[in-house]
Amino acid sequence: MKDLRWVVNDVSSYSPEPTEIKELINESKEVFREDLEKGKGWLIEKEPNKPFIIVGDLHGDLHSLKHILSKINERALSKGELTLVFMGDYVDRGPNQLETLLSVLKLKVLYPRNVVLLRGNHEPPKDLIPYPHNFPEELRLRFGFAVGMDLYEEFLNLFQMFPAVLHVRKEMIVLHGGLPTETFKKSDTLHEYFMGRSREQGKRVLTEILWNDPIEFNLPSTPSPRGVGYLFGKPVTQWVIKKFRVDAVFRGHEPVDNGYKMNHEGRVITLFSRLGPPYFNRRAAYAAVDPEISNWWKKIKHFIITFSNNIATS
Ligand SMILES: [Mn+2]
Repeated sequence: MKDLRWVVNDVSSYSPEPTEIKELINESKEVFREDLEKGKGWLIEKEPNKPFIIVGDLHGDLHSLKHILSKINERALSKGELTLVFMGDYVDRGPNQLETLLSVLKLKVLYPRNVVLLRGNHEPPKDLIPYPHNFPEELRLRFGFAVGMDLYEEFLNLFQMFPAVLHVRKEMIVLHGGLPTETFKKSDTLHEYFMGRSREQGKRVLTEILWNDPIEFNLPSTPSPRGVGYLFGKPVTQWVIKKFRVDAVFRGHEPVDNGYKMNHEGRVITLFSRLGPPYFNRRAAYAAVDPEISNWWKKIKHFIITFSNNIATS
């Protein structure tokens, strides 16, 4: 098999029955449980000994997902020669959100150690549902009210098991929204910083991880115009980089015209991988990162996806 597009083709070639969907949800739960049992909560760790492909928000954009997978050699992924990381927000927007979610879940089940599915704010905690959130509506339209709602409940339970932060030792932090400000300068370990010191604080920190955005200010934090979360300034990024010895932070969450952008002197890299309404970005992007190269964060390859599907690198 040359590339991984077959995963998407397979999911899209038939209308999956609720029983098949539930089966995939259960298989996924088993796989996520293994990570959870390592005892670090929503923080997971990887060694920097192989390249990473990092993908931003998809929001049901099956075309971009298929394109990205066409560039990935399945054998390399299966042998653990690279790690494929998705930064969340698989659902909401558009008719293909279920297929997009099923495709990434299938990838995770196939290659549990080499595929990372992070959680976005659209894979929400049960008491923090984003708006708009038409995933439940999409399920009701396809499967009818009772079955649709039952499937939605199953997916929500599964989302609670997703990790929210990937830490690649000595290299990078990868998450959906942004660096938390609540535990800024009040934590000695990464675990404390990303999980908080109590359950209650942990909840607030998770909200920030899923909702925050960077801002080019010299203050640590200011309320977000989104109404949830905060904007985190350069002091937070600088502190995290120094304290936890990483070079850069990858995140998604914000649509950007070019598909990617840099903040905080190139240390915070935003990737947005969806094309199409309701967003107006002209390009989508994903990134290839090889942490074994020195100063890798200055040499990130951004692979751009445009509507005409021409590929350019920059
Ligand atoms: Mn988001």
